[in-house]
Amino acid sequence: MTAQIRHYWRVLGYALPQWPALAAIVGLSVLASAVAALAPWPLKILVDYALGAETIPEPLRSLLLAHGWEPSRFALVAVAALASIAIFAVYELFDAVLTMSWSKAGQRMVYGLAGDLFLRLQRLSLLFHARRSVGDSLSRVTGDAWCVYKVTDSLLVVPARQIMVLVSVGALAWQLDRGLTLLMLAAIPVLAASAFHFGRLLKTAERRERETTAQLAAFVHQVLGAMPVVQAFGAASRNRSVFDALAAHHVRANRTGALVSNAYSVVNGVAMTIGVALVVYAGGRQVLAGAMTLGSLLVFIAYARALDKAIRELLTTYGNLRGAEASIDRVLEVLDAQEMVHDAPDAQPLPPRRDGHGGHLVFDRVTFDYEPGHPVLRELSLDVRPGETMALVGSSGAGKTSLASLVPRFFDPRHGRVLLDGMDLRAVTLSSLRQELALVLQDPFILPMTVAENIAYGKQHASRDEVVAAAVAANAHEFIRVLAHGYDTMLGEQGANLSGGQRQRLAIARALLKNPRVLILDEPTSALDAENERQILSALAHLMAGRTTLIIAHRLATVRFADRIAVLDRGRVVELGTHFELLAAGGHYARLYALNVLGTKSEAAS
Ligand code: DCP
Ligand code: MG
Repeated sequence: MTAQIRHYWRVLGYALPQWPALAAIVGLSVLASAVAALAPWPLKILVDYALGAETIPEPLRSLLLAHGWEPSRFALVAVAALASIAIFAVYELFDAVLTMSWSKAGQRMVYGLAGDLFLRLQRLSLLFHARRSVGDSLSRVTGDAWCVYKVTDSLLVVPARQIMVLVSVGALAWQLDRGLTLLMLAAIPVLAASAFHFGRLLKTAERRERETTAQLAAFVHQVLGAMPVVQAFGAASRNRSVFDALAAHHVRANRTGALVSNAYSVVNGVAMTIGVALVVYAGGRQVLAGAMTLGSLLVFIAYARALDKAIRELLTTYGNLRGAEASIDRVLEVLDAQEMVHDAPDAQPLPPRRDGHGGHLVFDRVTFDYEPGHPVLRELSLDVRPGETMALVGSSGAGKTSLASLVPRFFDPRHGRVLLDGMDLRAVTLSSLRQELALVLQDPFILPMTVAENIAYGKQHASRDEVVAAAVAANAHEFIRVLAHGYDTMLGEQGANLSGGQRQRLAIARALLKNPRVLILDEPTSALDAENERQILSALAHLMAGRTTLIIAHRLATVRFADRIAVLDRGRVVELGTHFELLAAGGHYARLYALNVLGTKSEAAS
């Protein structure tokens, strides 16, 4: 329970910046509930003083007489009518202002939390994302972030208002008749028990609902992101049935939730109705016995209903709060996720490079695993000299991509160190490290923005001339020039309107513009034909000049011109040398090369 309260507090932290609006909302609520407490009084004026035989109570009566006004019965009827209109108008005015300011302040706090979640998700390690679907993360940002609204509403806004109603109406009722007031409150223990019982059920039901929504979103996202496979394999109708099954889950979860909250409100309704019925019965007998005026009984019954309404609102709110806990848990899971890679408290910026040279990259007895006990890199050491192009080759699964991922610190090694220009990567700030790196991957990430914006992604304020120069050096200028709007052409999601080779050249231009100290190329040419490969290799030659480069490739034609080649096998460097040295050694590389050449020949023959 205390853990839950701590969770509420943390979420309420996002409501805090909106405190002026919240203070105004609470103030208005208090006023509105005071006005609401006056609502039944015109009825008493009508029944007791205008229609009945009661005389106006003393201080008021002499006050009116002092001003020379002896109200007639007709005047009192008119007063009753006008008073009810006035009370209604003032109440509705408060209510409208309240609703408006609350929806504005509420949305602001939701976006505050959603923005934080979004930022957090972008900083969390790739391993976190590997374990969760994009759709699930998406629904946390867009759906679960609403918990801050629900919690503030349930803990602050609704209670402020309804508790004021309870206090003001309760006090006035107590003034009118103590016995009846106690009778009316007899339902409270029953209500407390029901809230306790249903609260847990409501939370479980809400969690199922949130999870099934997230599953549905994740599935749709996954399918929409894999259109070519989906269409090529004719999976549309199969996906439809998976969708239907997931939707059925969601409907079921929703129905359970609706059932539980219905049962909750029925139990509360029955308890409250019995309370009100007791008041009607006991009060009616008092009027018959002459112990109470008819007007007072009517006011009292109106109060009983107002109390009934206030208590039910509080109970519903309690249910909503328990339901919101499911979202709170999902939000806090992201906020509390360990950033596996983060700046050390005493992290230094990477010292500036000397005379434009590439960095000196050293892997020092590095051991790394994704799952404890299954090392992917074992005590691997490799020294990449400044400006050197080092190729990594080896069979699939040997650990090439994993080794390269240690350089931008997507992951940190389990044992050993990675050093850039003599500094352990864990001792430098992430931002200064990543500033000095560029990656070109097999499947380049192209964002749905213009060509120029894509190229300038790593250097936001680059001038158009710089962008064009980078594109020229990357052999991309020619194809960009003939696009519909040149550099201002909007690219589709994942660069849908470009060919694979064009996307790759765009990625190379992006890396060139960033002018990094260290360059990482993971299979940059594997998806390309010979002509494209030639163009890309010449673009890469520009890119690699004067920089330290790690290039991973299966096509050995791509790696022949590297200064040295490291052959990886099961997480170890098994051979290291130039192309000719390794061929002469007649080992692993020589075998790979023979296979590769054979493969290329048979490709050419067919
Ligand atoms: N691995 C993993 N979890 C990940 C990525 C990889 O468990 N998120 C495992 C799968 C492999 C091993 O790590 O057994 C090495 O994977 P790499 O991606 O480093 O292998 P390569 O890049 O050498 O292979 P390929 O040539 O196929 O790209
Ligand atoms: Mg790889």
